[in-house]
Amino acid sequence: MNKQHYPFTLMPLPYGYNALEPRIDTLTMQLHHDRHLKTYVDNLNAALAPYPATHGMTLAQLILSAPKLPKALQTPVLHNAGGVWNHDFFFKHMAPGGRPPSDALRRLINRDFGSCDAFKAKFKEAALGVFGSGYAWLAPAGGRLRIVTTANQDTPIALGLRPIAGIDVWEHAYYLKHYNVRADYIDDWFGVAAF
Ligand code: MN3
Repeated sequence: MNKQHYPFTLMPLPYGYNALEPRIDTLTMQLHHDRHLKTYVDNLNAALAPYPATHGMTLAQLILSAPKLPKALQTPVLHNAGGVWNHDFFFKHMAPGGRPPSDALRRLINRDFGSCDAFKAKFKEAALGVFGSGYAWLAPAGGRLRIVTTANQDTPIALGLRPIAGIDVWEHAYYLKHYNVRADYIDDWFGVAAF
């Protein structure tokens, strides 16, 4: 999805910082994008700088070939390329007012979860169940839609998945507005999720 390579640049938000109000507050969006995501971009560039052989690689190529990279580079790449990939996806898959699933996707959701409400309940349960920091994703796998969670900045693409939707449940995504109440943040996210 992202053809960029070193030096990576901060993806501009596809909407204004205040565009997801009142679901996601402006200050959270500013800090999340301008500080948290930017830190992953900067740390990724710093890690790759001494390794010119990596400078033509996209985020996905870096993540998928991490086990073959020089040992000292493997963890920084998984953390930071993962952080950039996950956040790019997360920010792109939100929109003011949200974007509901297409008719085709809605049929699959109904087939695999019973109803949209049942899907939401299962997705919320999975997102709440992420211990510590991570993400919950909706992705096709094995001929059906599945809800998958990843820890920290592990990516769905490293699991061979191409997600349709995904929520960041790190505390920085919601703590300013919701404190420790992740459940309320997830409810707000459903109102801006872009499928
Ligand atoms: Mn985040």
